[in-house]
Amino acid sequence: MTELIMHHYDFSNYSEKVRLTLGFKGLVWRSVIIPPIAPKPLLTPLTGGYRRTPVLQIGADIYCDTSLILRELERRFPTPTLFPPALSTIADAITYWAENRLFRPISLYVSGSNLEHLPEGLQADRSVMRGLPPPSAEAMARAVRRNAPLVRVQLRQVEAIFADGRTWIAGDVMTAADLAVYHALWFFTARTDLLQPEIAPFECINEWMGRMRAIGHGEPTPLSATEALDIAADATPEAPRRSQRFDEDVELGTVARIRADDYGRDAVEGELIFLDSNEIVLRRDDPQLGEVAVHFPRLGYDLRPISGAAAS
Ligand SMILES: N[C@@H](CCC(=O)N[C@@H](CS)C(=O)NCC(=O)O)C(=O)O
Repeated sequence: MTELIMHHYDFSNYSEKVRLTLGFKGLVWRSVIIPPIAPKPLLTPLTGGYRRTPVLQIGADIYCDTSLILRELERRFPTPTLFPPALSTIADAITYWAENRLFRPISLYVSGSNLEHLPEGLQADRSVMRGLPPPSAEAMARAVRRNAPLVRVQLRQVEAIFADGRTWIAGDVMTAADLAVYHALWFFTARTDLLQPEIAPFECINEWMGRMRAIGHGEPTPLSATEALDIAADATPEAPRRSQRFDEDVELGTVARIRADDYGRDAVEGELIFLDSNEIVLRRDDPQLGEVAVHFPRLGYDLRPISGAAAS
């Protein structure tokens, strides 16, 4: 099988989620470091415009969003599993909470408390990504005050999960929910140890974070962004599996546009070649790379036909 190529950068917490998945499954992979802010000219030919981090590339198949990346890694490398069926509903619910409720206050608290350590232009870029004006230093300080209590309330909730003596977040075995909660808390100290004292008092959280850290990142070796583009140009996408549509879904073969429904909503256009409960795939003809298949999760993404466009 073609090698796994991850496009990421060091302080990206969603990338840490995938790095640990690669470690958990004991995988060998290639590491392409991408810029943390737009534009990303050596990533765009692969994704067709999706700018968020990380992105997984396997030949000319490009996987966007960690929720799909984890499922794809599970599909290709089923053991050890991150999706034990008995815990899947609770793990999904915890994951949704961690990534949609827990992480945002942490992000605002951490970024506002580490202003002098932020890469040049990062805050302005993140504001554009969310359709907001760039924040002043005063606005960021106010965000720290508003969000520090929201973080502390939720840290107590995480500690309380372990009150019954469980080893992992959703029960007796590790699941994708551990990665979702972990990457949010990992962000506390991704750049500096300034906020470590917030986590220090929570004994169970600290022990569990130690277990998570020990998983490691598997076996990465560096790859340049241009080599990754060459690999995509030399490959053809894998044949799509059999789709499972609902009657209301966009027809296969339609030229369509997909974008995230929350932030970083840059659109990707292409021909719809696959969809099922978990996944949507668009085929793009890229001027530089030729044919690429861009894969997205179904939930959290908005797919619409482009009226008047004809499939090639
Ligand atoms: N739902 C997405 C969220 C990814 C995300 O927000 N990633 C952050 C970095 S940790 C990002 O894209 N920031 C902007 C960027 O890297 O350009 C996922 O699970 O992959």
